Amino acid sequence: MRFDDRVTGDLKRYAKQARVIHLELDPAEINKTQKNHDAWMAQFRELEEQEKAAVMQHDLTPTKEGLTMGEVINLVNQYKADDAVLVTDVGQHQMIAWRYFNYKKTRTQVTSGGLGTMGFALPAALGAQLHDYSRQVICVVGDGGIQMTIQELENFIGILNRITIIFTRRGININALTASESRLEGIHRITIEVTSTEEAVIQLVNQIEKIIDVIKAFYHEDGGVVYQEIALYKIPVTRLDGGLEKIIRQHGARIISAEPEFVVLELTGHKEQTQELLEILKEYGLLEFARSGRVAVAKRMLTIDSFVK
Ligand SMILES: Cc1ncc(C[n+]2csc(CCOP(=O)(O)OP(=O)(O)O)c2C)c(N)n1
Repeated sequence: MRFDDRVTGDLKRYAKQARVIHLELDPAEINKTQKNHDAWMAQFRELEEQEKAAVMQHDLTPTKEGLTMGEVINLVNQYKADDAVLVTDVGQHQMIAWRYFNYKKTRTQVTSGGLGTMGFALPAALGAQLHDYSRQVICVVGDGGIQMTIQELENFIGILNRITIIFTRRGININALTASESRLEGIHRITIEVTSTEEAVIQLVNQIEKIIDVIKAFYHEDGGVVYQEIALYKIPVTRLDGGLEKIIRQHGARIISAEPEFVVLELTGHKEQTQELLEILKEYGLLEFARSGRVAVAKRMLTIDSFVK
């Protein structure tokens, strides 16, 4: 509470029986109406020394085996950036983290405050990171609180699930799907190949864009993208003869691994090319075959940057 004279009124009559602890952010307010903080401060300093000896000493330099919570936060202090943001959940770790975290800057703490809801920290930390990718965000949670929202860590898989549901509901088959990082940190790209009508694909794109984590969904026909697929073929080494070598050369494939019992060939190209080689290699005792989805970049000059602030 602020001890403004508008609050206290006549000081001679204000809370005469009370002993007051005045915590204040504004130095100008100290000693303005409530006096005699010096005695309090002296007592606090004495108690602080007692706390250091009785509590902090044991937390930070324990004699027992194993890490204490205080030691963990102390280690964090050694590596953290000065403007790192500390997000805590609710519980014992919260008290310890606040006690030992080496705050160097203001606006570096996120807490659920009086609401005290376990499960707060992880989504709050993700939110803090989304707000500013350049800042280090440190999330401290107890083993109880982490159980409540740990599924947030599956965010990326979550997206794939939600996308798959959109396709399943419409009965549209996904021919191939590739996911990778994009040029922008923290943003992933997913390329999905489907065979369907233009109208259905436009509807799919609109639905996918409604997923909260999706920044933008683009739709391209074959001619609108430059793409490649990679195919791997495993052949028994006993079948490697002059004829097969000629086929490998003709198709522009290459041997990427030679083991005592088999060789692995690799061919990158469009599906027709990798498929053609597949049909030929079936005659050579093909042991295994795997083909990736499309790795594609759009021909249009419009990029994701214009959709990211
Ligand atoms: C949703 C919710 N349920 C219950 C509580 C009551 N509560 C406060 S702290 C706590 C224990 C937290 O344990 P843990 O997450 O392991 O952290 P620790 O105290 O061990 O650091 C409980 C049950 C709460 N604050 N919020």
